[in-house]
Amino acid sequence: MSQTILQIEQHARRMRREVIRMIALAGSGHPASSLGLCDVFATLYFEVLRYNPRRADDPERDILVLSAGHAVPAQYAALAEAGLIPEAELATLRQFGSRLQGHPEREKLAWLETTSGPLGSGLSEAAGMAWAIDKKRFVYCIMGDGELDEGNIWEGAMFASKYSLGNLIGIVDRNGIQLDGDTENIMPLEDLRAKWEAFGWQVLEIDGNNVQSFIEACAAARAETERPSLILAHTVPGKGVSFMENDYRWHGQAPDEAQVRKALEGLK
Ligand SMILES: Cc1ncc(C[n+]2csc(CCOP(=O)(O)OP(=O)(O)O)c2C)c(N)n1
Ligand SMILES: [Mg+2]
Repeated sequence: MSQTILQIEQHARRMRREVIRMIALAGSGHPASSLGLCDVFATLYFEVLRYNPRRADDPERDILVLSAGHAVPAQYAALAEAGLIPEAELATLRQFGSRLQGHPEREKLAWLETTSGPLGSGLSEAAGMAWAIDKKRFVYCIMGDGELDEGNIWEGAMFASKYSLGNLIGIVDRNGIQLDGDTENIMPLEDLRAKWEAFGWQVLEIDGNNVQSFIEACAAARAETERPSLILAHTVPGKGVSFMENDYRWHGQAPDEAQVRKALEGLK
C-alpha cells in the first residue's frame, strides 16, 4: 500500500483526532505518547509493514509488537484508518468486553501480535519471534524511552545481538517524558545511541514525527542483515495539541470537554 508522504501525514492527523476523541470518551488513557506516535503508526500501516488486509494471521506478514502498550490508542486509530477495524469501534475504547482494551490484548483482536502493558517484555518477545521466523519477515518493536528503565529490555538487546537478528527493528519513542517526569530527571538514559551501539545494534537517529525520515530509517534498518537495528525516534509527546506538547502531565490523563474542543480545533 504505497502512499505519498502527504497522504500519510493526513492519515496521522485524522488519527490524532480519533486518539483525542476515544480517550476523552473512555475518560482515561495516555494521550502524550499516543499522539506522539501517530506519524510512526500511520507510516507503518500505510507504507512500511507488509500485511494482508484480509488476513491478520497471514504467515508471511511482518510483525509489529507494541511493547509500550499504553500507547495503543494510536495503533487502534491506525487500524481504523487503514480499514482493518470499523471506525465506530474506536468509541468502545476501555469498555468492558470491548476488543479495544486500554492496553493491547492479543486474544481479543487478531491484529495485535502480543498482549502488553507491563513494560519491558516486548523486546524479548519480539527478539524471540525474529529469531524463530523466516528471516525474510521483519519484526518491529515499539518501546517507550521510560520503558528502557526496565532491565529486561537490555536482556532482549543482548539476545538479538548474539543471534545477529537483522530482521529485528526496534523503535524507541524518544519523547523525553515518562509517567511522572522527564526521563533525564527520573533515570538518565543518555548516551542512548552509544548504549545501543555498545549492545551491538545499528542505530538510526531521526525525527520520529517526520514521515520521510521514518520511511528512510526503516529502509536502512531492513538493509542491515547482520545486526538488529534501533530507530531512535525523537518525537514530541502530545504532538499536534498545543497545550499537551512536551508536558509529562499528559502522560496518562484524559482531556475534559473544553480541552477536547480546543484540541480538535488545533487538529483541523
Ligand atoms: C512494569 C511496569 N511498571 C510500571 C508501569 C506503569 N507505567 C505505565 S506507562 C509508564 C511510563 C513509561 O514511560 P515511557 O515508556 O517513556 O512512556 P510515555 O510516558 O512516554 O508514554 C509507567 C511507569 C507499567 N505499565 N509497567
Ligand atoms: Mg516516554
